[in-house]
Amino acid sequence: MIPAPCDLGNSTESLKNSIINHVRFTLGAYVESASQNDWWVATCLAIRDRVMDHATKSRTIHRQSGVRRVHYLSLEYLMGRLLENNLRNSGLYDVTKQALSEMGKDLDELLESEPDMGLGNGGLGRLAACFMDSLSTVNLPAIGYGIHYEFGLFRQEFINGRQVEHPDAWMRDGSPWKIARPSYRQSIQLYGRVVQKFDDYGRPHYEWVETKQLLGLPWDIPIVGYDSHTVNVLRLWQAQADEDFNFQVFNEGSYVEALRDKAIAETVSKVLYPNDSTENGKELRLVQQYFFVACSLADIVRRFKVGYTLPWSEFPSKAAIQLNDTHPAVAIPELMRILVDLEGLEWEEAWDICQKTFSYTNHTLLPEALEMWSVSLFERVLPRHLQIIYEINQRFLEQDVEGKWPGDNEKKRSLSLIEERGGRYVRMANLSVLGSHATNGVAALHTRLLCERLFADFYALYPDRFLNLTNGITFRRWLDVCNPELSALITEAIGKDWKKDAALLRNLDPYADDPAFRARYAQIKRGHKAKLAEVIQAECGVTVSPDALFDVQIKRLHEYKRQHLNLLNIVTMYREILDNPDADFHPRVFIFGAKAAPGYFLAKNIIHAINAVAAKVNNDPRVGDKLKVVFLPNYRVSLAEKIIPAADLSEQISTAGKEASGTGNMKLALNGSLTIGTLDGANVEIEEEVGSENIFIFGLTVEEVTALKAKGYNPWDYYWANKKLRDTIDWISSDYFTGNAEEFLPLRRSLLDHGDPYLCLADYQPYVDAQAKVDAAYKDKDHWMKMAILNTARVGKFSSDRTILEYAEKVWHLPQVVVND
Ligand code: GPU
Repeated sequence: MIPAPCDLGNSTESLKNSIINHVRFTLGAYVESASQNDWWVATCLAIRDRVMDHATKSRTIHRQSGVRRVHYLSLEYLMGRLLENNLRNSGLYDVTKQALSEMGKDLDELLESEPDMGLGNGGLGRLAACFMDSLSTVNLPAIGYGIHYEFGLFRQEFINGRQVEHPDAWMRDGSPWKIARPSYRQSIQLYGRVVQKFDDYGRPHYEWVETKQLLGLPWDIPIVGYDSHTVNVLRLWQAQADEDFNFQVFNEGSYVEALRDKAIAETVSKVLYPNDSTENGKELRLVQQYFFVACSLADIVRRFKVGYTLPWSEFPSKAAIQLNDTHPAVAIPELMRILVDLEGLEWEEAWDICQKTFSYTNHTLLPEALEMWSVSLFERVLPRHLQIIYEINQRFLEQDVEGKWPGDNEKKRSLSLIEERGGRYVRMANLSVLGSHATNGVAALHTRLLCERLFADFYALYPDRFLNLTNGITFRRWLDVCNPELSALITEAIGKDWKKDAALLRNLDPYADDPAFRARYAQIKRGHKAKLAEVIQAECGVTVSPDALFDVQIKRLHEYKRQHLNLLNIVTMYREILDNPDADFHPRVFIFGAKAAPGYFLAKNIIHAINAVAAKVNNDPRVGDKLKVVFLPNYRVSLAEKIIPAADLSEQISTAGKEASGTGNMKLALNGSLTIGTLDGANVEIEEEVGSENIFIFGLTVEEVTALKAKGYNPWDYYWANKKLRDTIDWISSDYFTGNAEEFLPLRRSLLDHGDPYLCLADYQPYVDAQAKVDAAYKDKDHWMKMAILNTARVGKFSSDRTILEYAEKVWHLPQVVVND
């Protein structure tokens, strides 16, 4: 007889028992001598035990109710740490803290010991992580698919101010959050060639033969929503060699050679490519993309077949598949291959199913980020998929394009899935728009530019396919977890329902005028600044005052994000302090966090320049406390959680038209940091929400950027016209900062000789002026706090719950399915 499952219980006593049992029976340690890591693992497992039942239950309910599920395909998930998030979301935080404390353990110390799960580069990967949180919270049936990278984004160190990369072995000791699912292992093919065969009726079909096999082992990570019993999973694929991979070689006695091939197979999920918003073109990257897409589609198809005996035409009513940028776009020809080659469907029916199933999110307009695979590489790795792409393309050009613009070869060239100029390439963005029923941008401005520029011809052809879905962030991690003090203050004022319905934050609006509330809000901010000052002391050896204005720019290092514009202003301020020691500056600490792609030379030069300026400024007795510059090494999710609650000013200064949305801007505003920014990405919508009197907007607009470039932008004009700017640039490229005048020549050249592609010089003076306004505003502390509170109160729109519900309604047509306890 199978006994009824026991209830683990959520009392302090039952938590204590669970943790101790894991220390003893799972880890084989004595409670008296267990290590810190043992306690952390045991605590995670005790929580995981309580979560898994809900995961199984959610899966069962989703299957039994036969509802449509969304499958989120993303090459990146920037999850950060999981324990605190899972504790807060599941409501087990207090009881676990108490249980540990009764056993002489400090929960905060355990939380600090968790390595970040850094399986992403930046905004795109973190967005996927926020979406997973929201999907569970709002009770949507969902599965996230990705790659189980052995090494996440590199660990960054500075040596003499220069970035040095180290491998990130986040799961060297395993991870208590992931569970292997060997029974759902998949086998996929690569390389090989295609042969045409004929059936008994003389009809042709295609077989993909002489391929290499690769196995995918799925690892599941439960995703705990806030105050909901829906626990979805994130399923990450690990590449393995086929067991009898090289049986032949084994028999010939070449044991070592056979194992080398096994090692090669395993490289597929070894490491995350560290490029953000640039494509890479490497064969291994294409193999990674296909590997995880093929495993995921096989998994989705398996579920469709076991769950139902439905015709294929019903597939889209059970499965929605979201493509997180074009990285998983090979899913489109893969589903066609499954339907046509393996399942024997007619092309037209298969294509209809594809378009109904897929939807695509575009995350950038930058030309260098638009994925294009060389036809010859694609053909070698995925020969059948290339044929399918050709077939899709031919039908599209001959029917849709010819139908709309008869005889217009220019239109055909621009819309084709194949770029023919300067070599032949597969255009993954065009494939994604064509193979799906919806294409969305991630902020209103971005979507408008997609329709007007990047996809103008597609938009003319299929206007109904395009829509905007402005990004969001999870307010649990980005307020409740990282700023529990502010979260508690808000709850005290307006009740706790804002955690599930962020629009309710507006009820905070009147508190901006309440002196007592302002004082407490200010006190919380000051507390976080004091804590961050300790982190800065420990990491950078620089003493900063919590009374200074904390001016923060945290994001990937990229020219378009213009960390170097920030640097120009810093150096200008430095000069001003030296020229005018009595100038009335409010003391400021400039705080940077950013990783540069290891191959991005100029980005690394900018990091070095910031560090070199920091070293001078921080040690210049003439400057004293007025100005400090710190670059915190190894920026990552867990560090962001410490910086964001402590920020006063949020730098969102990209060249207008370049930042698709930005999401750090939302996190900082939510935590009461005022934005200094351009009218780019979601900044535009942040201004709409918080009001133009509570944000510092400056610089060229998209239209002005376009006009300036059309007229012929010459940075030298600005250089010669503005002495302050000239002095600043000349100073940076002198020997003053490092003793070597050549050191920052690459930066100088990019700003002057290479045409300043991101218009730093054009926006320099407006930026310096806006910074002066910030300085003046900060001097009225009380009014500043009012503006900060209004930022917190008015950014409810940017909850990822809102974003996800919009996807569910407008793109996926998903029902919310409540899972009871
Ligand atoms: N983004 Br494409 C990335 O982080 N990586 C990428 O490879 C591409 C886009 C970002 C955008 O730059 C940012 O503006 C946006 O907020 C974020 O994706 C999420 O949509």
